[in-house]
Amino acid sequence: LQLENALRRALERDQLRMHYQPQMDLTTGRVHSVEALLRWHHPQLGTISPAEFIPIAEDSGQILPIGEWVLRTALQQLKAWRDRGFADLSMAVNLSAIQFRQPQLPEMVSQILAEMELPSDALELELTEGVAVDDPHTAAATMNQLHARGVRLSMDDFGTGYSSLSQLKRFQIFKLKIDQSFVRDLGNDGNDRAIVSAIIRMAQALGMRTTAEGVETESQLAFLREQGCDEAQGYHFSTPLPAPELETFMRRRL
Ligand code: G
Ligand code: G
Ligand code: MN
Ligand code: NA
Repeated sequence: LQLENALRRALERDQLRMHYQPQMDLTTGRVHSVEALLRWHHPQLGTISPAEFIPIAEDSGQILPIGEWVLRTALQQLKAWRDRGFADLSMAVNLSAIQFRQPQLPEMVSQILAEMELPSDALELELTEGVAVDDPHTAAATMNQLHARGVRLSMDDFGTGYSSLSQLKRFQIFKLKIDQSFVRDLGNDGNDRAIVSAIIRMAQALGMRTTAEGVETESQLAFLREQGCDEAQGYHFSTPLPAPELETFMRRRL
């Protein structure tokens, strides 16, 4: 409860910050998109991970104002980067299942994009497989609305949840993000190699892009390249960074 009250004040006291992690295009070697990752800098407790405070924000309803702040902040940053020469850059934003269930979500997203004078396809919304479990019909309708507005949908942590392959096709997913648990042991686990290879092949057959998460080594990267994975994200390239540092990273790779 203490953390919940502190979180309530975090937004107004300017304790929330965005970090950004690049998603590398393996064909061009350049940054295809950046993922916005939320950080909470508490004056006494230090930096608190979103894994810790997002569940609290969800239970207390604060995820809605926080989520809107995240979208606005990340898209404002994207606009600034596009204006400074990164014209094709996209922004990936994580959505909580609770945000996803808001009927106003598609309209809110379009409104912020218009506010920032950004095209809809500059935004990738990362959903987890869980969003479709409770109410697949409503989920499909929301995804269709977002897709119709031109927003790109990514399936985050793919392979760890419950999505069926038929759902995947129906949901018009732009990108599958292969969960880092399959990437970690690519070097010595033949099952993980088989799984990752099969996900990439399936995504190709369904016309979806693939991003491997948690890429930390050159040999993981070599395997992913060989399998035709489109993008890679992970400490091998960069940790999540504050905007100025990420900009320096991108300038070196223009
Ligand atoms: O960056 P880090 O590895 O600490 O993120 C931990 C978890 O928090 C990840 O599952 C990530 O998707 C989630 N997360 C990070 N930022 C956001 C955000 O802005 N909104 C939501 N809903 N989840 C986020
Ligand atoms: O659930 P989601 O994929 O949004 O979460 C991304 C999380 O993964 C973030 O917390 C981020 O800090 C973390 N992450 C990003 N790259 C790596 C990596 O190479 N290795 C590990 N262990 N974690 C990573
Ligand atoms: Mn994510
Ligand atoms: Na993920």
